[in-house]
Amino acid sequence: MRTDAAPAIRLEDYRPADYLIDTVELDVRLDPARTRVIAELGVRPHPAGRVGAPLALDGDELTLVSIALDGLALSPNAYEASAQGLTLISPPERPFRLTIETQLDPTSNTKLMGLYRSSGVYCTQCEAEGFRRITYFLDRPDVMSVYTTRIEADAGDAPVLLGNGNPGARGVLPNGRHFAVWSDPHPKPAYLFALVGGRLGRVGGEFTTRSGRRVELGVYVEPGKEDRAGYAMDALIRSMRWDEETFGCEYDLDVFNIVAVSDFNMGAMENKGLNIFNDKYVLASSETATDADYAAIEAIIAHEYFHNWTGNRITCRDWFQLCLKEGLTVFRDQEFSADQRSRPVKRIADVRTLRAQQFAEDSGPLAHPVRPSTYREINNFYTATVYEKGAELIRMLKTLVGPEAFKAGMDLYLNRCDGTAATVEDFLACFAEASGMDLSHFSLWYRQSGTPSVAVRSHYDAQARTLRLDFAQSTPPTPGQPEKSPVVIPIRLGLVGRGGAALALTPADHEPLAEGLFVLDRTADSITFRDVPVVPVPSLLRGFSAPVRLEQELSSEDLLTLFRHDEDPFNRWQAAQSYAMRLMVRAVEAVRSQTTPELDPAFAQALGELLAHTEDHAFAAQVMALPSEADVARELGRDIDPDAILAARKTLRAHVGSAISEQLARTYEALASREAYAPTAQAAGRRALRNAGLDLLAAGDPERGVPLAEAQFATADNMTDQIAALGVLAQHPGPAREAAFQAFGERFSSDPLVLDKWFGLQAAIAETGTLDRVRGLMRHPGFSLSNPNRTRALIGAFAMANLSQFHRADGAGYAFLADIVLQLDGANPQLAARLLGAFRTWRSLEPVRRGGAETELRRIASREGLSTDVSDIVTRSLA
Ligand code: B3K
Ligand code: ZN
Repeated sequence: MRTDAAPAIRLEDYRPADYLIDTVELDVRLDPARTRVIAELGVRPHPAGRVGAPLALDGDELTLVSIALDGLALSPNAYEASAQGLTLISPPERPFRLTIETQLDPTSNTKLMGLYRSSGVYCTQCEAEGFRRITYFLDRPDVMSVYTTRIEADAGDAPVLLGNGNPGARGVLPNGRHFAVWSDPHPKPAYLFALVGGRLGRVGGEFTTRSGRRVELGVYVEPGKEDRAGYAMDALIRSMRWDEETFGCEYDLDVFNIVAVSDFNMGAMENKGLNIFNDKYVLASSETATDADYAAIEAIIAHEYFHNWTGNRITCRDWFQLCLKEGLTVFRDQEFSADQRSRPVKRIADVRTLRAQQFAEDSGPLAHPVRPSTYREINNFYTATVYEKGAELIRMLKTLVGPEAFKAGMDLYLNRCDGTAATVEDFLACFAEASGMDLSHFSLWYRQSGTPSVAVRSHYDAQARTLRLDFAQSTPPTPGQPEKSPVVIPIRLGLVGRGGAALALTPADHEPLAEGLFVLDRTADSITFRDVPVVPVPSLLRGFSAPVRLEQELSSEDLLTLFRHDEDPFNRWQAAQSYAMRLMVRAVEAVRSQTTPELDPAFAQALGELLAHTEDHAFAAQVMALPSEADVARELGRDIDPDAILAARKTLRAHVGSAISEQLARTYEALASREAYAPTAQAAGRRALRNAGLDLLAAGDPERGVPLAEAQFATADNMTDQIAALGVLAQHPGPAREAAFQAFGERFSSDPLVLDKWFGLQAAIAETGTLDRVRGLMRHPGFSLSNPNRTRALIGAFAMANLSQFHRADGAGYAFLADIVLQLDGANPQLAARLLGAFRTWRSLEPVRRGGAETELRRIASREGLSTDVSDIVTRSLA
C-alpha cells in the first residue's frame, strides 16, 4: 500500500488567510495550446493575519511567465515558484498590486478542471480548487474579490465571449481577434469564477425582478441545438419567480447566462451570473429527452440559480462547510420541484434517491458526517451525504422549529450573512434566534455520521383504551466514530383505525402533539395515547420526517391498512414498499435454500385495486416500481448474494405481473395518450404508470407484454415511451431485443446524449453476456472514455446499475472496473474516483465476492503515482 498520501486537512486547523485579495483584474488571451493569463491582484495584509508572513499562493500545473509587484519585475530571490505554488517571501506590510502572467494549454487539459476546451469551446470549472490551474491565487472560499475579466480570442473560433457579472466594453483587434470585458461587482471566492469562449447558438429571454430590474437571460448551446434549449429557459424563468416568492431572493445582475458544454465532470456549476452546465441538463426535445430528463433539467437549472443566494452571496468559510450551500440549495430545489409538480411524488422520489445513494454510502467505508472534520481530497466530498442528507437536515430543522420560525430564520440568515463566507454555526444561530430554541443538540446531525435506526414497539391496552409507543434509537459505528450519541429525531405520526379512519392523538402525559410531531431526542422514550377505542395501526415517520431506518413490527394486514387508508401519501407508498420488500426477502431466502417461495396473493391484489381506482398516476407508478435489487441488498445488509437477489426479484415480479395481468393490460389501454407530447407533470405521470405497468405485464405475461413493448418501441412519438419500451425489451433476450437495439443505435448514432441511454440500457442487462457486450460497446464510434457522460453512461451504469453483473462471482466485473479506473486516473482523476465509488458496499458481500473486490481494490492501491482522488477513495475503502 502506498504511504505517500496527501496530507489530511482538518476543520479544527482553520485560520484566516494572512492576506486578502480585494480586486482581480484578469486579461485572458485565449489560444488552443498557449493561452496567456495576466492577473493583476490587489492584495493587502489580512487584519487578523500574521504580520510579515510570506504570501503563499496556490498553483496547480502552472507555468509562470512573469511576476511584478507594483509594476516592477520581482527579483528572482524575492519569490519561489513551482507548478504547484508561488510564494512571496516577504511581501510589503501594506496594500500592493501583484501582476502575474501564466501560460496554459487548455487543449491538453483532460482533467476538466481550470480552463479547458470542450468540443472546441473554451470553458472553465473552478470549484473546488480549479482557479489555481489558471493563475496563482489564494484559492480558498474565504478570500473574496471583485473581478474584472477581459477575454480575448480569435473571432472566428470564439465569436461568443462570456464572463461573470455584467458585460462591458468589447471590440475588434488586429489579426482576426476580438475581446470582451466583463465585470462582476459582487465580491466572490475564486471557485465562482468562469469564462466561456466559443461558437455557440443562443436562446434569449428576459425577466423583470420584483423591484424592477430587467435581466437579460441567455442559454447558449451547440449551434443547431437551439430548439432544444427552450425548456431550460422556461425552467430558469420559473425558478427566478419562485425564489422571489418563496424566499424573497431577487437576482442582482443585469444578465444571467447558462452555457451547455458536452465535456463536464458533474451536472452543472453555479458560477456568478454564468452557470456552466453539462449539456445533458440543458438540452431537451420530445424526441430526445425523457420525462425524467425534463424533471432533472428543471431541478438542476433551479439548483444552480438558487445558489446565487445560497452559495454565492453567502458562501462557505472553508470546504468543510460545503453542506451549508449544497444541503440548503438541494432543499430549495426539492421544494421548487414539489411546488411545480406533485409534492408527495417528489418526496417519494427524493427518499428513493436518499436511500439508494446516501444510506448506501453511510453504511460503508466511505461514511462521513454531513460536515466532515477532515479530508484529503475535497472533490471526493461532493457526496450524497453532503447534498442529500444535508438537505434532510434542513427539512428536519424546518419541522422542528415550524414553518414560521423557519421563514424568519431564513430571512435573518439571508440578511445577516449576505456578503460573507459563513459556517454551519452562523446558519444555525439564525434559527436558534428566530425560534428561541436551543439547537445545540440538533447540530450533532452535522458531526455524526451513520444512519440511525429507530425501533418502535406498540402496546395496546384494550381495557384502559391506551396505546403506548416505545421508541429506541441507535446508530451503528462508522469509520472514525466507534461510539454514537442519540440525535434529535422528529417523528411525524398518526394512528389509523382498522377500517381506515384516522384516530385522534390524545397523549396521556405530554402536551398535545402539535401537527402529530413527536421528537425522540434520547436513546429511548415512550408516548402513551388515551381514548384509543380500537387497536390502531401506528403510521410513523410520515413524509419521511427524518433520515432514519424505521424498525416497526407490522403485520401484512397492518401494511395493507396503511397502504389503503393512510392519509399520508408517503406512508401509503412506504407500506406497499415494505410489503414488497418483505416478500422479496422471503424469496431470497427461498432461492438460497433452494425451496419454492410462498407467494402471497394479497399484495398483488392490493396493487390491482390501486390500478383500478387511482387518479394519481405518478403516485401509482411509484408504487408499481417495486424495490430494486440494490434496495433488497441494502435491506439484507450483509452476506449479499446478488444472483439470489436477481432470481428472487424476477420470481416476485413475474408472480405479481401475472396475478394482475388483466388490470395491467386494461391500464395500458386506458392510459394511451391521444394528445401531442407535453412534458407536464400530469402527462408524465400517465406515461410513467402506463410504462411501469407494461414492464410488470411483460414480466408476468411475456406473451402479452413483449409484443406490446415491441409495438410501442416501433411507434412511440416521444423518447419517454420509446426508451421505456426498449427497457422492457432489454429484459427479454432474443432477436427482437437485438433488432430494437440495432435500430435505436442507428437512428441516434449522431446524438450522443440519446446514445448514452442506449449504452446505459445495455450495460444494465442482468445477463452473463453483458460484460462482453460492454467491452464491445467501448469500441463503438460513439463511445469515448475521455467524455464523462459517455463513461458514466456505459461504465457507470454497468458498475452502479447492474448489481448481478458488476458483482459477478468470478470477479471479472471488478477487474474490468479496476482496469478502467487505472486507465482513467492519469487523464481525469475526478471521474476515475467517482467510478471507484462502485466498490463502496464491498464489505457487505458474501465471502467469495468480498474477496474478489478486495483483490481489485488492493491492486489499485498498489499502483505507483495514483492521483489524490483515487488514492483517497481506495485507502478509505480498504481501511
Ligand atoms: N457546486 C457544483 C459542484 C462542484 C463540484 C466540484 N467537484 C454544482 C452544484 O452543486 O451546484
Ligand atoms: Zn449545488
